[in-house]
Amino acid sequence: MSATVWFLTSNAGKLEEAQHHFQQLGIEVKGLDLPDTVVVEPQADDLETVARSKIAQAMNHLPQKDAMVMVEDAGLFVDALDGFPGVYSSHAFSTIGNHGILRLLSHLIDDDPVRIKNLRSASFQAVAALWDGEKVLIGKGVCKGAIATEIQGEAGFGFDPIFIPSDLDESGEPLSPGTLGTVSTHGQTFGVVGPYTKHQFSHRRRALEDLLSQLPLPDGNE
Ligand code: ITT
Repeated sequence: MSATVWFLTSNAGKLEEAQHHFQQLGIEVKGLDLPDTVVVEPQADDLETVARSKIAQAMNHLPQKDAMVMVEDAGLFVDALDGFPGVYSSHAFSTIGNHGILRLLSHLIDDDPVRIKNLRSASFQAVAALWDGEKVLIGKGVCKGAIATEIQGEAGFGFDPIFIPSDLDESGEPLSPGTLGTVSTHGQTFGVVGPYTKHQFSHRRRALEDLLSQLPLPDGNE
């Protein structure tokens, strides 16, 4: 099996996180940035439909004949906004941005630290699709948390500066708001704690792990 995965993405932050994750497994991830006119993102209600459409299109543009190609679609789903921006995250980020999401939630405030996290609960979700040369594999990951009341930090990308992940228990499962876990950002956003801490919580890592659990490992990693 080839140990290179071509990641079709226009987002440098996503590429970096995927490279970091696969590197630990001896798999090289290279960016594949095809023009929007070559691979078109469909309008769909769910991330998996988008990811399946993009991988089907990407398979017609393999950089090498036996290449493995991956796409990954992610979004921020805010419970109080019925899941918005969700599949529209890219557009929402480039139009209303983090300030716009904060404005939409500005009425949801409370002095109680647990109640406010429940009011502003949200999740990052990711669906990764990989063509392994024979078939399409799908991996999914979720990261639960809440939207901060203000922008915090400059690390990461996209909605990272407004997203506070829920603490995790010792097996990596998210805990309910207000419960202190063994892994915690102590109420800080991904924009403050940075990519290495984000990795422990990340929807992207979980989606990639789900994918990798379906792949035979390259030589030396059995
Ligand atoms: P692709 O070319 O890979 O599609 P994209 O930037 O459009 O790149 P997505 O559709 O997967 O990526 O994600 C939509 C937006 O959601 C993205 O532009 C970010 O603003 C945001 N987003 C996705 N994953 C994120 C993460 O881990 N942290 C913060 N924001 C994220």
